[in-house]
Amino acid sequence: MNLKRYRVTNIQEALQLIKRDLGPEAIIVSTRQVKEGKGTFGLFGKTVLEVTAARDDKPKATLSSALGRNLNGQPSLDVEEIAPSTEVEEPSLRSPSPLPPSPAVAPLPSLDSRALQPIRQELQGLREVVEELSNRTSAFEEFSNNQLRHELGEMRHMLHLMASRSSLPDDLDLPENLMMLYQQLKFGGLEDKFSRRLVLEAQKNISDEDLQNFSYVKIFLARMLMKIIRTTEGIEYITAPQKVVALIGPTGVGKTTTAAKIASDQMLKRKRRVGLITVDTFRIAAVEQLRTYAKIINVPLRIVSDRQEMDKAVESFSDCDVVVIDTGGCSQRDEGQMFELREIFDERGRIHNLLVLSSTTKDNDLNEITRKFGVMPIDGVIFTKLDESASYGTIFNHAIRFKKPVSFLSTGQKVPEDIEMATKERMVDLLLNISGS
Ligand SMILES: Nc1nc2c(ncn2[C@@H]2O[C@H](COP(=O)(O)OP(=O)(O)OP(=O)(O)O)[C@@H](O)[C@H]2O)c(=O)[nH]1
Ligand SMILES: [Mg+2]
Repeated sequence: MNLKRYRVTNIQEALQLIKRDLGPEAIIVSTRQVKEGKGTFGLFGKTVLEVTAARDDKPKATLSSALGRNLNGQPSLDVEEIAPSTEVEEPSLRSPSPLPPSPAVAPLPSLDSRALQPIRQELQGLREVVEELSNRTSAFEEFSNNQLRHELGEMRHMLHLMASRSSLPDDLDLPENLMMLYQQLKFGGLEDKFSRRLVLEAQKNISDEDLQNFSYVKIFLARMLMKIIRTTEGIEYITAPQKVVALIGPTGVGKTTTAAKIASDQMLKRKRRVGLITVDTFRIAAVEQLRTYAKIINVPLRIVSDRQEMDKAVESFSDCDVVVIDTGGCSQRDEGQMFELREIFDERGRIHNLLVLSSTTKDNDLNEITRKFGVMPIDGVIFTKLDESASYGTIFNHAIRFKKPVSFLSTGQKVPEDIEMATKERMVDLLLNISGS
């Protein structure tokens, strides 16, 4: 087996090299995208295609060579003479040709070991042929799969192209790759204004040659986005000996669930002492929800109703490394509720306010919510329900518009596992699907 590996920019280039080096009979064993160079997502390197190809140097086994013995073990009958078509062809998806009719066989004289010998040889011959055929079939299947995968990739590329051409904006004159990425950004929910700014900036800064390389352009855009957005590393950005965070936000976005996830993560993974506080005193069910979580995680819980009580509760947790405060959901349009919340959380200082928003909320609503809650200091944003969202552009629109750093991403209902510290790489991946390309 002669095996060769190539790093190329496209499959056509690989096919030419394989044909040149290994001949037309070579097969593609595998293809994959690899990053040349180092860095997160290979951001500082280039993505190339790695193609492994092989040519089988063993002489071809043929049915004729395997069956070229008669039942007496004599290498007499030339099978080609009987049925030339039985020679093993290059495997195909057709069913194998039927075996040639067996030569007339005399009845076996007796079952002594001498009489069994030719049958054993016959069986061995057949076994070799079957093995050879199945090897060739799996190699062929693999080849076909790779071919199919490649063709599917090409078709997807064409479809993208056709889709982008059918809705090309008249006023944007972009090279093909940038146009496709512009469409992808817009399809992902990134506001048109931001998408345009990004691709035009990229066009100015990428050479004509690099613009031909789709992966390069995509990574370039990813790096630009990573420069724009900010993250807080969860609550690790708080350097005070005691980290006190309050989760504020509209109703039903996942504040209580997220409070429990953060408390649990801090306690179990980071081995910190944690205290929980809730200022959601109006709704018994809401208090019970957090009480249940507190019991499961095994952390103390204090229930408070105003600023004074909250200050006292925080004080009572002076031996805790982390204090997580849950608040009742508050409609941004309810002036009374907003006033009460502001009374407690309007001071920048010891308590860090994290605004909890659902990634499924419409852009315009997120704007209104953020503006209204913005009367209090907002130290970070938590986006929840990523698992229920199909496009993540809204997260970027928010991050670009309000310049608020993102702290956590919540990806499901399960406590404590469905939460992750927001990182720029993960966020950019959500929008541009870099890890999946
Ligand atoms: N799919 C999904 N559901 C979530 C996520 N986070 C929370 N939820 C669910 O959303 C619902 C509301 O969650 P809560 O934590 O009670 O929300 P809240 O903001 O405290 O609600 P209020 O206190 O009523 O304002 C629950 O069913 C949660 O299980 C998430 O990331 N993904
Ligand atoms: Mg709640």
